[in-house]
Amino acid sequence: MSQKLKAPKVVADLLFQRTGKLTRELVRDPGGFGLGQVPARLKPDATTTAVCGFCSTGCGLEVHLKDGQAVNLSPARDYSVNKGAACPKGWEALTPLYAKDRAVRPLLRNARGALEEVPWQTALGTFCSRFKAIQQKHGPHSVAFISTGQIPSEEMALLGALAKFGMGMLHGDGNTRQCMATAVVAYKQAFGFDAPPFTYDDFEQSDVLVFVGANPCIAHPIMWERVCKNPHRPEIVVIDPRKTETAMAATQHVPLRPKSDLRLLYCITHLLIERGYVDRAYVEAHTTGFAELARHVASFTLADVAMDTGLSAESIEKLVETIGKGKRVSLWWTMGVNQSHEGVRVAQALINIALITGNMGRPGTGANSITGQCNAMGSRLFSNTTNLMGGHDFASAEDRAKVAAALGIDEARIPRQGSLAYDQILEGVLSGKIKGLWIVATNTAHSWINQGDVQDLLKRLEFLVVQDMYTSTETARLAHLVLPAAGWGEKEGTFINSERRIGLLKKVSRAPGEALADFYIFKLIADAWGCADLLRQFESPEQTFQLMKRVSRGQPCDITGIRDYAMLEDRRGIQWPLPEGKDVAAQAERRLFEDGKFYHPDGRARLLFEAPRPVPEPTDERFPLILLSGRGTSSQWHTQTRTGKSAVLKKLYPAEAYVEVNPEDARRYGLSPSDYAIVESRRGKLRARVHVTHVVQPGQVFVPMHYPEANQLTFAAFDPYSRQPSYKHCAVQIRKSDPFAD
Ligand SMILES: Nc1nc2c(c(=O)[nH]1)N[C@H]1C(S)=C(S)[C@@H](COP(=O)(O)OP(=O)(O)OC[C@H]3O[C@@H](n4cnc5c(=O)[nH]c(N)nc54)[C@H](O)[C@@H]3O)O[C@H]1N2
Ligand SMILES: Nc1nc2c(c(=O)[nH]1)N[C@H]1C(S)=C(S)[C@@H](COP(=O)(O)OP(=O)(O)OC[C@H]3O[C@@H](n4cnc5c(=O)[nH]c(N)nc54)[C@H](O)[C@@H]3O)O[C@H]1N2
Ligand code: SF4
Ligand SMILES: [Mo]
Repeated sequence: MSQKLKAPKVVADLLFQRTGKLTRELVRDPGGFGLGQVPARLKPDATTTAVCGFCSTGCGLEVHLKDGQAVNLSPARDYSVNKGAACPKGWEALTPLYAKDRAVRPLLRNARGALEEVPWQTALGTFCSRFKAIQQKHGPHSVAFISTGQIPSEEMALLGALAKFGMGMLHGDGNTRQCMATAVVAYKQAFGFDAPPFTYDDFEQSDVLVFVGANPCIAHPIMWERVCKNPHRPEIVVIDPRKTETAMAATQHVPLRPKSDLRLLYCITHLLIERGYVDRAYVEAHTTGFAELARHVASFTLADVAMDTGLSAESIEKLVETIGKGKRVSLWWTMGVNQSHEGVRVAQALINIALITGNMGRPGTGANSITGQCNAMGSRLFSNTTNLMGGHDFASAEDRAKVAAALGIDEARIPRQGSLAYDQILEGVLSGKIKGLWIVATNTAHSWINQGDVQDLLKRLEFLVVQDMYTSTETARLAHLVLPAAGWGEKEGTFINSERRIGLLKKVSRAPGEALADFYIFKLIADAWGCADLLRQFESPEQTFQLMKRVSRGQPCDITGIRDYAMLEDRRGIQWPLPEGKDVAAQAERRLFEDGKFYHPDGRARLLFEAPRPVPEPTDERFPLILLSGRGTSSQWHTQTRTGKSAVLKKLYPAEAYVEVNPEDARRYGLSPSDYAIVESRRGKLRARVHVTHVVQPGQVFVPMHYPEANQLTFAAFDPYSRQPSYKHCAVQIRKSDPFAD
């Protein structure tokens, strides 16, 4: 306890030595820095609203403070997103902050190979000297970063600017690649900008909702609550190989063969055209490529596609009639689409259906990608990884000049090309081009596809820095240097949710020991590296928000009309866009494309398509089953570094890895409920409890991604356009575990 109380002073002294100005502010206003007892903006015994830091629903949580420290929380009733509801993770959001394995001081690997506590000063010095030495020897691009969709946009913007403009890195990507890259590319190509068009009100306004590869009952439970509030007795269709909780609650479940979506959607498009369900006026006025699309889909006949998808012709026809006759049809997709070897074209097939039936820009319509992490959308717009900050293009001289002017930096500092994608950065490690890696707020060694390779790769690095809340993550354990980060609730900033709503998070708890908000870790690194002056405008999170506004000016994501954090607070979050001068007081919920104008120069949306491709790893005699993976329960979050710390949440999910097996397969392979089974692919194997269930079809098994074993099996295939990994398809075999041999 005494050490805990002393620690902020130690860090304050360090900051004082390094950055005079920063420190004076720190001493005056400890709240903003992930340090200190009383959050500066808040009254010590108040209730304040902060946006949840788990999923992209972006629920408002009312945090109750005593003496400036959060003691409890409850869902906000006046927040339009969740209207008084929260899922178990939201209710338990404060608990992971108190875990025993929090990183409280920097850790450096010593000569004996063990991680050892070091002062911040040593950590910063080592960070710079090691990365600079690598850059000097192997070139500036031999150091790269991998970041996240789970830190505030302000922190992403600062990291992107520091790494690319300050430290001379060319390559930096994020875990958003694992998650949203497909939707980004699909929207960009179709609409001219990465712009999910919907607002959550659409869940309540549709008369037909089609969910494709999405399980919102588990993954976005509060969005699902909005569906439950729909008063129009909607038809709810779930297209998913598994009979998920969402499929069980739906009115139609379409259990297609995994990765046969593209064929199914082309057949549906074909039949919609053939049966006269096309909104010709909308197609004429607002799209290009209809004739070509119609020609392309003509060969996807009902009989063929019923065979290819394993569905009955009647169920496909029923779906066509449901979509065709619907007045307000919305199509929603998540990872069953994005994580595929041809995800971009599948997403675009959904966009095509919405466009040709005129289901766009009206209440209850849209081709709507649901995001995953709390700030996946922020990383798409502001992380400076794939795009130049603000949805700009690194390759465009005009864009570079604009961003440089907005940030007050020399244009020459901005690279002229985008980054390698996540998988290409890891390839770079393998080929020896990348020697230094800085991983921020993502757990690569658990979540990346085909884990065996990843762990081997990370061990090859000359210097691996991991910046995380915890020391025990699979990735932190491989690091040469661990930088201790404050987490959600211990810092300020903004997140952007699935419906483009920018919400505020608050510092409501004191970070332990010497852990610092990522924002201030980046500031200290900038200073130690010698580029603090370049980034002087990124003074605080709120100042950085002002820079983000400036960068966004004139873009589809223009947010110049949001005055400041106080306005975000008053309006309970604001959706982008909000250009200066436009008042949206009357519209709490806004959707895009109401005027039918898209972001391509001709104002039209493009109908895009391509021939389906075979799955990268088909099943065969030795590996006869398809392995699916995804979210297991609403109480588990990804690699479990946070949700694994809550006794309440732990009661709500199975402690051991489990595998869902259809009764037919259970019989075939001699498996009984609760047996242990070995699931094996060409790359690895895992031991899991058998859960015999009709949720999965014969020939398929499902493993939740939350257990570290899952990605030992997956096959590293990618969509060629988005480079998103295809986590949800590989060939495996299953057998009963032999207690002596396994
Ligand atoms: N509780 C909880 N909630 C979360 C998360 C979490 O870890 N835990 N993570 C968040 C994040 S980052 C994300 S990205 C989202 C993910 O949210 P979802 O995408 O809804 O969740 P998943 O379970 O990964 O995948 C959804 C479904 O895709 C199906 N699927 C697999 N292959 C195919 C296929 O070929 N075609 C079709 N049509 N479907 C297929 C699976 O059977 C699965 O039911 O959840 C977010 N919310
Ligand atoms: N097999 C399989 N694999 C998958 C998927 C799948 O469906 N199947 N889904 C993929 C998807 S969609 C996603 S999004 C990824 C998620 O994969 P990851 O991003 O690797 O998963 P998380 O557990 O969320 O990791 C976040 C890390 O950041 C840390 N952290 C949390 N908050 C902060 C903070 O404020 N600052 C810092 N510095 N650190 C923080 C956490 O402790 C944790 O270590 O997994 C992917 N992997
Ligand atoms: S639904 Fe998502 S945002 Fe809402 S409380 Fe649960 S985890 Fe948080
Ligand atoms: Mo995700």
